Amino acid sequence: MKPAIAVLGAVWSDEVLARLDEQFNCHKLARMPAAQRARFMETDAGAVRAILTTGTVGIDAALAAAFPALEIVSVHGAGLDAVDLDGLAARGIVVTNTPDVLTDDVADFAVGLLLAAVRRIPLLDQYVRAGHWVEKRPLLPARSLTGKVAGIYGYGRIGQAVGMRLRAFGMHLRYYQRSAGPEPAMRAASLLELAQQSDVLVACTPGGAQTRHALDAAVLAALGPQGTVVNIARGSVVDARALAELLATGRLGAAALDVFEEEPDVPAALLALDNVVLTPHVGSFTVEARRAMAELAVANLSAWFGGKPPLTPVAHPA
Ligand code: 8YV
Repeated sequence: MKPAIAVLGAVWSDEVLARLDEQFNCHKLARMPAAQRARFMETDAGAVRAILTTGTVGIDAALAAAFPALEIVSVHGAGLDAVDLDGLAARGIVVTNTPDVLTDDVADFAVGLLLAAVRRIPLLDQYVRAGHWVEKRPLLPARSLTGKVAGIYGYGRIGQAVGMRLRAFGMHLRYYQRSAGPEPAMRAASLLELAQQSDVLVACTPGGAQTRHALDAAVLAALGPQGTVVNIARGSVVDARALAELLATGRLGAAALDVFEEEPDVPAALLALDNVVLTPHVGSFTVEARRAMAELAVANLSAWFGGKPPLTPVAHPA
């Protein structure tokens, strides 16, 4: 008999779902109408041995509790802040994610956002389309990146990939994370110190309670009126209210945000500003990365049910 699995989230292509159907008794929760889903949770959830979910949908304690036979949770994505890691670990449930395969594309996107923000690329595009080529051109206070300091908050795989790219731009690198990292001489003593030393700050840190609103008013203000902040991490990392206030009053130069606290909602105060670039959580959205993420997420389940160790298990911090 095929193992029963539940698939959460809307990122799965028909092709991937068809492949899952071949191997598993596959329940696609996101594609079920609410009544059918409720019925499924009542009558069939008990048989589910694996969950395939996304980094943003995750699986919280309440949902996990509805699956008593759960053995493995395979996450499509690198970030695990929406996954109840402690609760799953306590039940001996294996968690896997999809690191590495998205690193370069997310890092590229972070650099793209930085350039878009400091060179005002979206605004310039709008000017050209609106026929304002001549009269608006002198108004744009673009700044150079060469020779400036880039501060990276979270110097893991993605942070280091961003750093490598910014070094090639002639920027000087600094970073901050709580744990010791590579190149210790580059590590600031605190996030505030990092912001004080940096012209641009790129957030690449994991989300979750430990980093919630780490980019608060003091840290953001320390970047100064010419400073730029980029967030490709999680919306929760930035205090969006403080950010909007600083951007609106010129105490922070510019921002570029791919992630938000209440996705897909974007705070109105940010929408009203033209010194912020906004994108809809698409750092890993390339054909190549998304295909590799889906394949790895499925391969982790195939390995598990084939009696092999999962390919990319998450080490529980405890
Ligand atoms: C995904 C992400 O878009 O990897 C992550 O942590 O945020 C993104 O790559 C998201 O997790 C959907 O699966």
